[in-house]
Amino acid sequence: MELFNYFRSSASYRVRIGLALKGLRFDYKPVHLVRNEQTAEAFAAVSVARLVPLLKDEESLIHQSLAILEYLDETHPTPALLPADPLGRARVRALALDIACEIHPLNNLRVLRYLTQSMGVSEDDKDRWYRHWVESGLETVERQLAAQPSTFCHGEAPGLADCILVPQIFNAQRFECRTEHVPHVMRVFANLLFSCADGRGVGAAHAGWRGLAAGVLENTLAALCEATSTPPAEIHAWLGACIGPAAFEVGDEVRQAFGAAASGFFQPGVVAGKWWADLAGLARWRLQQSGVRHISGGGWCTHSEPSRFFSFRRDRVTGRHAAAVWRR
Ligand SMILES: N[C@@H](CCC(=O)N[C@@H](CS)C(=O)NCC(=O)O)C(=O)O
Repeated sequence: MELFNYFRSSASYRVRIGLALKGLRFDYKPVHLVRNEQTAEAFAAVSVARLVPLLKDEESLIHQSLAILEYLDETHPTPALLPADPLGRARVRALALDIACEIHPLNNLRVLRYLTQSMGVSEDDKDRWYRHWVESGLETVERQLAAQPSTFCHGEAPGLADCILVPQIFNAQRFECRTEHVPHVMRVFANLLFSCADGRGVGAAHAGWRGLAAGVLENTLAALCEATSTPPAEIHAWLGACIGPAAFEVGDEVRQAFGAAASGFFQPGVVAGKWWADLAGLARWRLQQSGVRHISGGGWCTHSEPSRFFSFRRDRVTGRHAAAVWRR
């Protein structure tokens, strides 16, 4: 199977989740929406809608994410995306459509472009429009999840509605929509996130303050997200050992390299013009700024834990540290 899709397209992401739940392999055919590849000749030749996702199964082409998901469910029934009973199926489809028909079409790329480019709506008003439909649309989903609470949208296994919910919440977070008013939605989302962190790829980055300021983490994150079609909010980051904030004395050039917004990570040193820098805090902050939500580690100080780590600054003797990340 081939899936024509774009990593940031939520309709594509629905199908990728469905394929992952069913353990189906597919060839990833990228269609870059921001570069308008959806309207370019190569894609238009196979796509009636000029939209992603588009699934090619042998010689057959299927568009519309919900139609694709139901097709996959019928051709690969286990695990099922829809419940066995008619009422359950109706509830799951209604939840899916409450997002796919009532929220998403109001906010997708061509609608937003029409607002700004054809109707002269400002960027701020466009964002307000976006947030309005997401925040109000999610209330409908919230009422249903509150009335019949379960681990996932419907019952104890993820299904069709969950495939639709996850990308919508990532979009909500990306556009800084309110989500406190939909606690059941966010509870289900958290359960799903945990299940979707499937180890499709790993990345490792090493940097001192210069590399950190120059964007080593952001570049690694971007490469990992692109390679695995994973949004930053779904990435789990762990910070290894580094010199801690009570030991890392730096000059003003370090504080300046991170800019005024990072001034909270620098405390005045004993000597004028020197600062105590919180390197792990800066790394955590830079990852958060890039949309990473799951960050752990960062508590080990190489300088103050001699039984564990060497520290050239402490002992004037060099050594080696290693950290490993792998896929199982
Ligand atoms: N209802 C369609 C929506 C498809 C859709 O709007 N896809 C977006 C990406 S999420 C797209 O291709 N947008 C390109 C554009 O708006 O020009 C589905 O569920 O597949």
